[in-house]
Amino acid sequence: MTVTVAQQRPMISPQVGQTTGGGLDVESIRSDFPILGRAVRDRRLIYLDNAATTQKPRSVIEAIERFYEEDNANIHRGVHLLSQQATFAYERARGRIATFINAPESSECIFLRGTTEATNLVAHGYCRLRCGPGDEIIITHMEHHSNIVPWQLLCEATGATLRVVPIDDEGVLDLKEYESLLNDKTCLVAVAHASNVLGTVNPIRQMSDLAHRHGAVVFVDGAQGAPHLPVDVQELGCDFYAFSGHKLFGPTGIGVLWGQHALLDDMSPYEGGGSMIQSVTLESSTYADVPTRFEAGTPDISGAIGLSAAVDYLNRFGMEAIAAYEDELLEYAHQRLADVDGIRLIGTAPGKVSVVAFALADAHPHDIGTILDMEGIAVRTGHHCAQPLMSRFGVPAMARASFAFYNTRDEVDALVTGIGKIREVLGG
Ligand code: C6P
Repeated sequence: MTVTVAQQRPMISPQVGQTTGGGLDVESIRSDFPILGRAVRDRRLIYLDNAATTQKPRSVIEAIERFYEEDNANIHRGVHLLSQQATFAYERARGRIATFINAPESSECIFLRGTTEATNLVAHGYCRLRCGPGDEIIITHMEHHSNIVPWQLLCEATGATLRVVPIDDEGVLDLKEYESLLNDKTCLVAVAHASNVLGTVNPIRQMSDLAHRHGAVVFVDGAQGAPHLPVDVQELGCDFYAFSGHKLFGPTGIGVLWGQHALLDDMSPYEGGGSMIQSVTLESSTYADVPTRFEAGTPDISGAIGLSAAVDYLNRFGMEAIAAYEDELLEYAHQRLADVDGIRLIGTAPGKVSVVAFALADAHPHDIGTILDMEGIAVRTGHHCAQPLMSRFGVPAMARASFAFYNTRDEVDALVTGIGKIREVLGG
């Protein structure tokens, strides 16, 4: 099917319908996101691809614009006023983000490109020097490639072994098996807070407590946790927590690794360059304290400021209220979709974030995505960077609708109607 991309379309006002839940005024929230007012293929945009990336509120866009219009300078380098202002804004952003995840110290939050870079930093900076032949890394069967491949590379380089916690048909981790995989050779456990395909929320506290009994550290991939759930790294009891700004209503190119100070302090740098040093001679160098040790070169200053504005925006509502609203919306989506003829919902764990993956009779997921797009509905289709999970459920690909707190029941209804059209077009 040939599809042309509409560049400039008239704006269409959203018909929001049911707009409150979890105490949120969703109609007003939607008006904070300029892109939600645009049309796609002459229809109102129904954006259900939030697990891939979220849309940005006006306050985030304006914070970035303001930085470039008023404060732009490099940070940690200049005595001039602009440099001081930019440094202040960047470090204030770190502080706000630390508060958002209840980190004990803001210096424990490292700005990186995103979850992927954070995972690689932990693999290189923490594990490389500690893991060797006979040591073990535990991951789960529901991980995104970015929480699989860095550990495979680590195992290749060090001779360590990768162990995998299985999942059941609902998409729930087998905790008994997890417990039996843990032993004194376990170096690190790497687990998603929430799965990007199944939506399953994993019991991080319990998993961390069990891992710690064996002296293992726990790395949590929070890419899909932080946008949907209140995150308190102290309560979760993990050692590292990573997330991406662009999935948290902030800009692309920025993310955060939080780590326990003592662990970060003991880690070697991942990249060398400006800013991350204490002193350099032609023979050798000494390194700066955390977090700058891990922020070599000029960082994404406007990205950090934009991410901080996103956190400020979320704090207006509170993550508890956002999670409560999304829970209701997810339940509604599950109910409506479960009634669709020929649908197979993949990921039915009792505790989920607002992600619904599905397969539809004989329809190829690519056709599902393309036909829904003709209706203005954006979903993701493919392997979702989780090929082992696709194999677990016996499919090469799936369709996925993922919701944010600006989505509505009307949009779920439109998705269900759109799926009905797929059957008409494909003759199912
Ligand atoms: N998942 C999705 O459509 P980056 O690309 O570094 O911002 O995030 C990687 C990542 C890591 N872990 C999980 C659980 C994720 O969902 C993602 C990104 C997107 O599901 C893009 S593949």
